[in-house]
Amino acid sequence: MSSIFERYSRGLEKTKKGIFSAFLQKIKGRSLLDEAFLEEMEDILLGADLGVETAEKVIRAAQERVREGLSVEKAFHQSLLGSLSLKERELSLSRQKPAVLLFVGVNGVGKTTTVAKVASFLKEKGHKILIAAGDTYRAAGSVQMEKWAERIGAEVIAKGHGHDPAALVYEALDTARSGDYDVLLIDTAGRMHTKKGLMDEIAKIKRILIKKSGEEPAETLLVVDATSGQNVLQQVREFHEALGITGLILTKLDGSSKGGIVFSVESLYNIPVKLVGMGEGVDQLDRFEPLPFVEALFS
Ligand SMILES: Nc1nc2c(ncn2[C@@H]2O[C@H](COP(=O)(O)OP(=O)(O)OP(=O)(O)O)[C@@H](O)[C@H]2O)c(=O)[nH]1
Ligand SMILES: [Mg+2]
Repeated sequence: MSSIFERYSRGLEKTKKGIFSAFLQKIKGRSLLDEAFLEEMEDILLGADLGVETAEKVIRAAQERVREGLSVEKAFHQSLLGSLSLKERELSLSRQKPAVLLFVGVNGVGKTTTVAKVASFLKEKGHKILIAAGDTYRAAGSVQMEKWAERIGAEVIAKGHGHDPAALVYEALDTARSGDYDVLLIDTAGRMHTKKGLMDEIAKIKRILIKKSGEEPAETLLVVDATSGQNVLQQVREFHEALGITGLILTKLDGSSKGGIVFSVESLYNIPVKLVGMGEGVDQLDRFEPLPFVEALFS
């Protein structure tokens, strides 16, 4: 089993080869920050998908640390790390059974794959899990979830294409309760954050869950695709407003040169990145840990 640092290093290869390598080359061995250099740094950090606010914050913090006597490289290392504030990143499972994990996001970001990954991980930890194949919108949606469930040996509630997803979720919650399941993972159809009808539908599903179980889902997880860069910020905003997101899952880091999005995505609504996907395999999901992540970027 490789260490999390090694897995991040591999997962971040594209990000490191991209604009981040220019950044590292520029700051290595440097001890002074002048205006022209700072502007150059800001351009590079923007190109690495940090976003204006975060890039400025990181640069200001780095400046401060250089003034205190740190090398430019160490200063940026610390300021990037510092931009990822201390947050609870552990998936929270409620005390009440079942703990409900609701997965949402735009089309094709990796929701179904991630549900399978998380289910497999929790199952290995000894939890009794049930999956609700809530994507009844696409004809192949629930079939894909069923196939995953079979591969990982998990139980799944699936209905055909066109079935009301709210009714399916309702039924799944009943089954999870009567069958004494520890965790209910709910896959949902991909939806554009700009389509009001679809956003209303997912908000309704969450309301039904709350009404029926008497509590908020243990987690409402927004799955976002790291290759989308700054578009992700819009998705976070809209989904958070409609649903109240408790954690972010950043997928496809392995295929993305925009790993820098991690630094800006959290700051928007102060929502923690909890998990990162770095491959299509069922075990290619990791917790997000700031220190090894930043170290892998600098390695
Ligand atoms: N490289 C890589 N590919 C991933 C990762 N996560 C998911 N994928 C791939 O992304 C594609 C879409 O994944 P799905 O899980 O079907 O995405 P989805 O969000 O459920 O899609 P819709 O239900 O259509 O909205 C698949 O080919 C997955 O194998 C990841 O972390 N890395
Ligand atoms: Mg899906």
